[in-house]
Amino acid sequence: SDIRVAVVGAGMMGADHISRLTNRVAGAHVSAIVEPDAGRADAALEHAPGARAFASIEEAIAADAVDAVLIATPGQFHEPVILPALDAKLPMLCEKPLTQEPESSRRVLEAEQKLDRPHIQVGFMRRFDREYGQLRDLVTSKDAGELVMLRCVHRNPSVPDAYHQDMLITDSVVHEFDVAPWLAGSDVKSVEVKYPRRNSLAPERLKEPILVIIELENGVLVDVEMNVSIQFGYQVATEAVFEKGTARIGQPNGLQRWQDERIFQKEHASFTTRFADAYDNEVQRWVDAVRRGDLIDGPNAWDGYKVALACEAGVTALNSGGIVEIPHEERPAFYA
Ligand code: ISE
Repeated sequence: SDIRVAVVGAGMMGADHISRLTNRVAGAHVSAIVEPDAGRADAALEHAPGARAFASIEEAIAADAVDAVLIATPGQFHEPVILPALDAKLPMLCEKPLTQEPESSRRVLEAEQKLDRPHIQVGFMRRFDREYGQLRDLVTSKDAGELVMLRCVHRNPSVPDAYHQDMLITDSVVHEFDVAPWLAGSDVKSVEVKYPRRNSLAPERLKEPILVIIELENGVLVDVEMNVSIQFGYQVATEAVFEKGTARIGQPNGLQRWQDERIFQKEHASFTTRFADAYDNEVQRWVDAVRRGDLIDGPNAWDGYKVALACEAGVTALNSGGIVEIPHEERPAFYA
């Protein structure tokens, strides 16, 4: 039967996941919405027939209304939801990041390892994007030889008022810290940040764009142009350089139109549309895994911890310059 999902946080991502679970994902429905803002909670309830609102995850669990949890609050509020959900042995899909610091991620790892197996999937949705999957298959097949470099662009038209300088790393490059190691099959070894000329259209509090150079343990170099005031639209694209060729993903697609001596093609405005299929696929596969009893089918809390380490190094590199190294850590068998 359908699993009953508690969605924690009904902001932009929470609302997006609520409509996904209600309208597009099979085998699950939203039974509980945990959201402190009453206006947001009411708006969300309209899109989740039969769901009830709760003030905390503890209350939703106590009401016996939950089989699984989808956490969509901002990152600093993840740990206080994850720990009680682990206590109740509930599987969960936690939006990125797992937590914002390696220390809190370590607390989560410790609590999770008291259970029989991983219960936490981290919401790095790019792994569920079709083209990212094809690129990973190309890397593992070695059809084009070994992977040598990944050249990434990550562009947002603008960012909300609450977005501050460190979030270039912790909220945005966080995705490359997950997906580049996943594509290349190797952990992050070091991070460096360079500042080009500042975009005068960026909000005054931000100094960007930035160029992030990530070295992986296997020698693959990753460069990321991180740009959050590019105005024209939302764009995430990668060129992979192999020994015998190159490959590109994330190119504009769809209808091309010629008129009035111009060529038009639609570009995305937001990650909610750019990655809509990836999110659908991610949540469907998570629900299927929960129903099968596998509990997760995607990046786990160890992956989330490694990303937290990379973000910590990235923030140091952002603010102090230089190449910041991350010591190697073996993946525990629990997270194999
Ligand atoms: C946002 O939080 C995301 O996760 C998006 O994928 C990313 O492109 C954006 O820069 C972040 O602010």
